Amino acid sequence: MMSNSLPLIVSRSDEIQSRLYERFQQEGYLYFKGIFSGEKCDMLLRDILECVEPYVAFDQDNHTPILVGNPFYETDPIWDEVYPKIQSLHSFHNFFHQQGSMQLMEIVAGEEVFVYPMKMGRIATPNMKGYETPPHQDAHSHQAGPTMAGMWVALHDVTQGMGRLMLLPRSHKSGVREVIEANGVGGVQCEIFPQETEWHVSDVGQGDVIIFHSCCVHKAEPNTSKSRVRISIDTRFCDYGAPVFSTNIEPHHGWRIETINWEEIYRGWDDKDLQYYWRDYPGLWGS
Ligand SMILES: O=C(O)CCC(=O)C(=O)O
Repeated sequence: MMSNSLPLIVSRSDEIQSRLYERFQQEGYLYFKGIFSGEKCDMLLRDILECVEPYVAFDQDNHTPILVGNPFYETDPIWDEVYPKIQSLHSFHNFFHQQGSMQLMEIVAGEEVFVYPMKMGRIATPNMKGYETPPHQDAHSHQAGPTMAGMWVALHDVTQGMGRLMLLPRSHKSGVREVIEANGVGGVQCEIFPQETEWHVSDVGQGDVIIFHSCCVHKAEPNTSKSRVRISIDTRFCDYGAPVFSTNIEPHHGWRIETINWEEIYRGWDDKDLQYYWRDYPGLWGS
């Protein structure tokens, strides 16, 4: 099936909230430029880069992470070695609880937002073609209802060939789709209907944010660069009280890496407020 791409539709955070909400419901996503300052992104990026040493370094001239040795993918031994360190970062978990994130989440979730405890860090290295994120809907992977949404943040500029995120506009309108097994993040890919040939994708800048509906189909391009690595973060959120399936209150990959558990993650944190903030959440189910 031939497909083509158009640039992401750009939204501005100072637009009237009802207009943003309407666009989100119409297109299935919102894209905002430069929400987080370079300084904020760099601080977290530096923390993450320390965790991925010596496998990924930082090219100061191009302000881009670069691969030093062999490529790797989520669940490879290198990834399993570095990911618990990333999961233990307070700065990583806290990023989504900053005012800037919460304000954007409120646009689609209303005044009271619940940020899922599960936070995801993505390290897309070159030379892993076939293992890029396959097309999927988060409603399936997180067993979530229609008011859940995803937030994805670029921690540095992500240009063509570095594994950009692609969205299938209006795909959220056809409900939750059938899936089949696939390589790549998440391990499944969903059905794409024959008329759905137009994807939205752009080069994104450091601090740019994409918010997508739980049924919006999205995927990543393969990282075809020589050595550039794409590092981004994402999480899910919903209107406070909406049903949240129990696996989402576990840390990402806690189901398969023993050292990824909340006790271990919180061990070095001074900030107590963010610890177990989700414990009394009224919408939990499936435990
Ligand atoms: O960044 C990626 O490659 C995957 C992101 C994603 O699928 C998500 O945020 O749901």
